Amino acid sequence: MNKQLSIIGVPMDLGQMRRGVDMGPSAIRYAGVVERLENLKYTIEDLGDIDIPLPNKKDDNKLDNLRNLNEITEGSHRLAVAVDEVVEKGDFPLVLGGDHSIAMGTLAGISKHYDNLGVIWYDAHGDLNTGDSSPSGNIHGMPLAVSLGIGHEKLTGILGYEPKIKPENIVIIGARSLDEGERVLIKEKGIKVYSMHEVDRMGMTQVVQESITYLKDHTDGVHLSLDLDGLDPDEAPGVGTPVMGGLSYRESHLAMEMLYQSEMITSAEFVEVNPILDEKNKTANMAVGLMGSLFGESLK
Ligand code: EXY
Ligand code: MN
Ligand code: MN
Ligand code: MN
Repeated sequence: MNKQLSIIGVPMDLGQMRRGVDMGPSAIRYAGVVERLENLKYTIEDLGDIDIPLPNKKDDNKLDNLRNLNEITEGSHRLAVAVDEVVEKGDFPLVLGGDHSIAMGTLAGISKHYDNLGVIWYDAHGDLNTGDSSPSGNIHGMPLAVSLGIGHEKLTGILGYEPKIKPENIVIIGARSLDEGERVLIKEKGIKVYSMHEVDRMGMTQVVQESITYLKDHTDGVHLSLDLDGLDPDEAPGVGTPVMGGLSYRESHLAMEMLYQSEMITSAEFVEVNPILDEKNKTANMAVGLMGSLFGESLK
């Protein structure tokens, strides 16, 4: 694992409608992310937070069923530029959200440095909607589609190139809430999905082992995009779109340990932590616990 980490906070809440997820980066810092990773002998530069525009109060803010399109485009662009610089200087980018729409900017900044960037999308949702298929108009339900080059051109064109990722380089883990349009896209593009059904049947060990084997074959770097709503809301209540029947902390901890041991993760983001909906910062603490496992904490 790259021992030089750069942390970027993204106080983004424009991709959905619950207040408070913009405080996610503060909550994760408060939960001790820097100290936890410094203990593992990483050198950490905390670059602070990206400046996110205010929501557009005018009635054109739901253009084409894309709420806050222009403001999110601008915020994503700023994030992409910052992430690009981190990768350019050779650091590992660790991005703290913020709602999941930030993944569009993160991936834009990272993927230009790779020929075949892999992505592990750890989430209850597919985030594969477009303005046409979205039931909500919330852009946090769209970043994976956008990164595939599917969606509004303002979003797919962040940093002036597209697509950011190829369908065969994606693995989704933990899915249990997919809209009809998302299911069609998954089939059409042949995206690998380990839904909760597969996790239940195969166990997390086999799911992660297969994901590693699958991605190792044909990628030159792997980004982990971990949405805290992938976990069960009983254990991680501080998220805006909870779905029951999720991954446990134990399963997630195991997944992170296996990913550490695979030595394939080259960037990561932890998103959707909403301290206003949380219980005593439980979800931010969980995010930091999972980062500990991802970056190599062990008992020996
Ligand atoms: N699929 C639903 C929608 O598009 O509105 C819910 C999306 C929630 C997305 C969260 C962040 O992962
Ligand atoms: Mn998500
Ligand atoms: Mn989600
Ligand atoms: Mn363990």
